[in-house]
Amino acid sequence: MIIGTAGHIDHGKTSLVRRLTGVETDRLKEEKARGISIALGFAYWPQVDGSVVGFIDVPGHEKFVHTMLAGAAGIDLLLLVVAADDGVMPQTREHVAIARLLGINEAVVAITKADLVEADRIEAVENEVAALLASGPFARAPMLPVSTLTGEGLPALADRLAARAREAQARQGNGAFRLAVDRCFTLQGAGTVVTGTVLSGSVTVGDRIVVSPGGLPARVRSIHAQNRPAERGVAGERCALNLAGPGVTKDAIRHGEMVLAPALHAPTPRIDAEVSRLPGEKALTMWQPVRLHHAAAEIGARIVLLNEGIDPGGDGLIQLVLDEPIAAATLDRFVLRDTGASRTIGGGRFLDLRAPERRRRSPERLAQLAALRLSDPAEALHGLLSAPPHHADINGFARDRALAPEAADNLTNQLDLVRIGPLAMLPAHWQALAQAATARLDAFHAEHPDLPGMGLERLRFAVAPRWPAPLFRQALARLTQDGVLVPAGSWLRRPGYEARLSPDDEALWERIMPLVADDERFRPPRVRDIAQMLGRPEEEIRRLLRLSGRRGDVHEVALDHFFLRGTLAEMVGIAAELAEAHPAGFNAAQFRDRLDNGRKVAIQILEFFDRHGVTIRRGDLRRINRRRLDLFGPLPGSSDGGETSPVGRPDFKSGRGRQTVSGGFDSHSLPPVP
Ligand SMILES: Nc1nc2c(ncn2[C@@H]2O[C@H](COP(=O)(O)OP(=O)(O)OP(=O)(O)O)[C@@H](O)[C@H]2O)c(=O)[nH]1
Ligand SMILES: [Mg+2]
Repeated sequence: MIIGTAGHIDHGKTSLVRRLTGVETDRLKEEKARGISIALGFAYWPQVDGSVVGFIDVPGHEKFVHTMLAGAAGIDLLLLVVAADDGVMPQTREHVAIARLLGINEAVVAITKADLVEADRIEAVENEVAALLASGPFARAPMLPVSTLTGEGLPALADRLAARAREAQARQGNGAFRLAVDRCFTLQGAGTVVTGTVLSGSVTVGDRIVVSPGGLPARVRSIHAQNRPAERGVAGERCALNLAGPGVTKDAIRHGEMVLAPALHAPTPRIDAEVSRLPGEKALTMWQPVRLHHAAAEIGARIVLLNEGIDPGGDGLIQLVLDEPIAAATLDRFVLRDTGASRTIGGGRFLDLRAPERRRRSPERLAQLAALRLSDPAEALHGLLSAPPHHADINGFARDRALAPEAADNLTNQLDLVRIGPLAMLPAHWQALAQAATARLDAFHAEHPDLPGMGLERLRFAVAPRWPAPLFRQALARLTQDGVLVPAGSWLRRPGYEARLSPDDEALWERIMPLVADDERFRPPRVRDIAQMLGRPEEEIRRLLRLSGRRGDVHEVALDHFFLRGTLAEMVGIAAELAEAHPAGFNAAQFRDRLDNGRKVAIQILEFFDRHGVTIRRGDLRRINRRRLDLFGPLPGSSDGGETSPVGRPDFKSGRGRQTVSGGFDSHSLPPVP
């Protein structure tokens, strides 16, 4: 349990902590000289049951509110200190406002310097404080008059705080480990030490951690928890971690950074948040510069308003665009101050650490943010997946909430999610996608009975245009597994479907085949020649060859000039042989000599290969791209591959070389058609 002081300058915070714990927290020379606190003070108070209560003593000076903020970020209980002679003062108000914004929900009020005033003055101050706390989480806070000079009221206050510490439930220790660094120093004989409050999870000696956002990896060599040597530190404790590792020095770690379980390290420069504005503060404006305080960090940021203006004291949605990325978690609290660091403007909770730069105010986005507000992870994820686009990166979701490593799997079971790669979907939406895909395929088969199936990209555009292609392929793999569709070469089809040429086309194809195969395969006749040879209209020959092209049987290498697919594979093999024999590159004449088909046709074939990335041309010479050797099927004589070969097809433009694809020869990526 950690108790944090708050209150106006000189009201007796440090004196009170000293009397309760015996620890003098004003240690700096300057603090002693000026009689004020400047840095955070830490003191520990052992209890009879063996537990230890931690105190964070904050400065009250208006210039050090940022220090107060860093200290207040991890506390469980606010010890509000109000001097009986002064009463409620500006930083009394500001500290209370900040504590509310930080989500602290419990307070005890000490009316200090009771020795300086009469009883009726104490009553008046108590009324003032009651009015200040009236609405909000501290409305029922007990108030105790004390004097550090005479000792009056101190036992009662100590009893009250100790009782609270006993009741305090251990904070959630089941998330992933996060500690907000408020100090970093070198300890003689130990090395680099960071201190801070454990915000979630736990850390054990020997653990690997990452200091974020910097990204410095380190190992935990030893731990002090609540000022005592420990094997383990857990949420709600102040810990000192002795860190070891290459490059781990006090200068490599900045105050305000986070020590994280390595999986959590994912700094973000853009965060969507809900915010409330303090009463009396001016309206937030578009692109207004502010100081963002989060845990022990302070950073410059700009505000993007996500809804129409935010009433004073009211809530709203904003996007924070940060000067630099920070390490944060969804639902973390933050406070905004003005750039002059003289006023606290408001504060709130982070909702989405992966905020989009565009369409950030769309109804879809607002629905997502409404879901992300929910504190129960399962409810939030369910809400998120119920909003378009109905899928989300579940590992990112769990990471950004600093959930334990097994959380993604637990949520999957709990919500019966369908996982496609990193994405999760609710079962109903997965069913809808599967149904849309099958319906589209059925329709395609009905429209094109002579085509073997539909290309992957075409199907994706029809049913899930917002899915990235690699993920859609994973979804198709799942649908294949479920027996809903079948990848057939480069196509997708429904199980049981078989493409048929019409009997007339079948007969015509039987007559065309011999003309373009065998001895003539490297110099097949063009459409017009075939038409003459067979005595049929050119259009009919062209239509059937294009149809065969869509079936993947032939390719249109040049206008009206079709080659069998197997012939193309054979010619790729010849080009590869030439490339092997001529390491500096082969020329068109050498290729023509092997095919014996004339310079013009040889060049057209090579240019076709260039377009498909099979060959790489420089000047008159060409090299072969070995990654695309089997673009048109296995090379003759090679044993692997065949119909099931995971072959990248000409339309497959991932640019990542060959990958297993379950379809994709789409009309829009056919060789150029005039
Ligand atoms: N008479 C009297 N004086 C007190 C009492 N508590 C504190 N003081 C005096 O008030 C002055 C300020 O006390 P601090 O404890 O330093 O006050 P603080 O709130 O920590 O001040 P900052 O940290 O600078 O905001 C000191 O001179 C104390 O001796 C008290 O109960 N009675
Ligand atoms: Mg002080």
